[in-house]
Amino acid sequence: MKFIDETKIRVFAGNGGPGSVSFYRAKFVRRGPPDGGNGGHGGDVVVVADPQLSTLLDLRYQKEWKANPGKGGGDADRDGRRGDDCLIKVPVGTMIRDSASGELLADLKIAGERAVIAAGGRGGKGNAHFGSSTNRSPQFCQPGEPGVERDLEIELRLLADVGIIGLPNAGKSTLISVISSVRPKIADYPFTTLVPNLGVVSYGEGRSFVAADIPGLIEGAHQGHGLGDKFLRHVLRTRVLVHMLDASQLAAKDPLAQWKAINREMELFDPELMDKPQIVVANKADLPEGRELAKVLSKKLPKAYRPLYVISAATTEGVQALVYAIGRKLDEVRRQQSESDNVSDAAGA
Ligand SMILES: Nc1nc2c(ncn2[C@@H]2O[C@H](COP(=O)(O)OP(=O)(O)OP(=O)(O)O)[C@@H](O)[C@H]2O)c(=O)[nH]1
Ligand SMILES: [Mg+2]
Repeated sequence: MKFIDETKIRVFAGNGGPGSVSFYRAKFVRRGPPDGGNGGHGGDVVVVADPQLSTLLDLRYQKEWKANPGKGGGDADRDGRRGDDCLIKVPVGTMIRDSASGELLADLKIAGERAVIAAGGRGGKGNAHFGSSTNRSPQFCQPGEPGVERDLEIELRLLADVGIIGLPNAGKSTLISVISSVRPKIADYPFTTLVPNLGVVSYGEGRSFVAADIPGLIEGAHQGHGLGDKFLRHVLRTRVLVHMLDASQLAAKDPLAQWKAINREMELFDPELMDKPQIVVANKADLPEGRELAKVLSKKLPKAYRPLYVISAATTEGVQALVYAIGRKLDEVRRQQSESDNVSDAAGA
């Protein structure tokens, strides 16, 4: 269930600041020794792996990243200030290559890991550096060196944060087609989807997650029936489940039956699947029987799984609210994960 997100950016490290030409001056000293300071180092362009991110969406919006130049040297041996670095946050798992040479510059595998991908230029030496017994008053200094400028190819193997599961024909592929740019096959027969489709879904300001539309599950899935347990293994690696039901097909007498059947399959495959946060969705609310049965279902659904999200993937009614609910749930899970990582770091230290 791999999907590659890729983009290109251009980075500019800061130029080094120039050195300075200056001579010590005081009362009764006409021309003292050279005291021109060195220029500051230009800022680096640095990438850092941020566990809060899961896609390269930010880099699609901003194509050019620049670090600041170093300041020039001053008199009285004052060195120029170092230019500020430019920090680019990327998801864990991002690989960065130089476009021209193809060289792998960084492969960030651990949260918090960083790498300098374009080094700032060195500051130039001031004339104080060049004073000697044979040259007591050097009239020159060095310019700063230019910072590295390069085009980069950024690549990320996406893992799905969100798995959309449910019976065949529930409308899972239709949902992913309206919330992301993937265009999977959609048809009114079961098992249209044979392998998961992954799509990047944006929500809120520059936030995004990766959702996967999982092939339909049926009774016996944990034993390999239907498309089998192949994909349940992948569902184990997602953080939030969206359990989709075709509301128009719910049994009026027992509207929970379909939902329970899928949960049972997941539990038999691995009980851990039932520990994942699960957002329950009743789709096809545009159909009159769908709307009616969704109401019945929402009353029967156990409290821990409420609210029920009633949507129509076909008309997109209720879809926006669902996307935000998924985003909020994911933020919550990520927060808990980074807190428990901190706790175990502290315990290990
Ligand atoms: N009326 C109505 N039909 C829908 C809605 N969403 C999906 N459908 C239809 O339901 C059928 C199945 O949709 P898919 O998105 O292919 O369902 P799926 O869950 O991906 O199915 P599998 O890939 O077979 O598991 C298609 O004919 C869709 O057009 C909806 O909100 N309203
Ligand atoms: Mg499908």
